[in-house]
Amino acid sequence: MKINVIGLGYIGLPTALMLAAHGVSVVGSEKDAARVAALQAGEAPFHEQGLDDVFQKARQNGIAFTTDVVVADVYIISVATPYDAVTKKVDVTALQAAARQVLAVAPDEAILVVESTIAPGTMEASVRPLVVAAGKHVHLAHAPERILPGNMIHELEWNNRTIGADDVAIGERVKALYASFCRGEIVVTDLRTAEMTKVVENTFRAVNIAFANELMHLCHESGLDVYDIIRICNMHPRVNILEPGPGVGGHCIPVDPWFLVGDYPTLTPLIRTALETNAAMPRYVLRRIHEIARQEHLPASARVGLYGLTYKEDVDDMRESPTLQLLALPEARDFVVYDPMIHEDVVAHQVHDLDAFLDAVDFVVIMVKHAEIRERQEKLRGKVVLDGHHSVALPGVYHL
Ligand code: SAJ
Repeated sequence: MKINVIGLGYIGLPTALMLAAHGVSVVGSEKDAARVAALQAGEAPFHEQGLDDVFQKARQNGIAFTTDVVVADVYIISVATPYDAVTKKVDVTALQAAARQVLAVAPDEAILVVESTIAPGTMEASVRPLVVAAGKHVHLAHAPERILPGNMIHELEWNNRTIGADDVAIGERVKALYASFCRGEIVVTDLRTAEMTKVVENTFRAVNIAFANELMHLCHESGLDVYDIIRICNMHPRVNILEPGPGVGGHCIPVDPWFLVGDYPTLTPLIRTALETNAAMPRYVLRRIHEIARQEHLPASARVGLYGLTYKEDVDDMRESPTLQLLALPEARDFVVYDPMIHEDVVAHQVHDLDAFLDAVDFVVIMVKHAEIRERQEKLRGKVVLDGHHSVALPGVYHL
């Protein structure tokens, strides 16, 4: 049995490598020729714990990389499915382009699995018509990914999964494929249920984070310590509040819930408010920076430094990062920026060394709680610090 994984990004690549490392015959396809050349040379485009080992095993087992879609028994599409900023609906352009490529070469009875996150109903509305138009007898399945960046390889192996499919027999075949590397429980269901569960999972997290952010605002107003409040509440056996923070980034939590809002605008006031609460955080951070600068009587010439550019700690992924959202505000134009995970220059006033960063600034805003700053927090002594994540334990540090 031959598998063709299409889209070798954060999800497609680890999935292709895991399958190959576990003895499945895999071809990885990616339209970016430079990425394909790097993969052929054994270079991973991003860092993840355990990825190098799996890459090596996959290479030993003969994984191939190409820019073409090839003849295979099962296709796994894992391309980006962003939301349209205006309509808030899922943008299926890349997904449909990949599906068309598959359908041009797929043999009858092949299975087309979509891993990309999609709005409920997308398989029927946007993929099925392509199969019908191609006149092929290709089966459809949806196997939404659930892995957490920063812990991907472990979670690929241990997370439970959901497989939605045209019928149970197809679902079971896809399940057997994923069971080659996944030791979690794999639930087989229908396409729409699988689509919905994935979006609901990320929406639950977005709403919970928004709740934490709202609590933060009201604790700040009333002079209470939100972290202490959440810590104590979470000791209740049925309460689990997430953490407030300077914004919600990544390609999933601030994106996927919009699919529900886009398709059901009148039925999702809570979700919309949660997304807006989270999206307002970078601007709130800016307000706190101004407030604290006044309180500390910092001169207008004082330099503000943002610690962290990635969307969360200890990953090198900057998609939808709260720091980038903050830097997009004109008042943040002159801020100095440093991130130990980002080695190339991506924004203005970026430095590449913690000491140089601390020398250059008077006021440090911790936007990302990378292990580096938690381990080296003593270096922050003497600076004005706004800790966006309750990540350091130094006296006099400000919080959100
Ligand atoms: N964040 C907070 N407070 C928290 C937790 C996170 O402000 O308590 C922020 C982070 O700093 C970050 C953003 O939220 O900016 C998202 O980070 P995350 O760790 O919550 O989530 P992702 O995007 O890395 O991964 C999520 C996961 N989904 C769930 O946990 C339900 C992962 O399992 C999914 O596979 C992934 O989305 C995805 O690809 O859909």
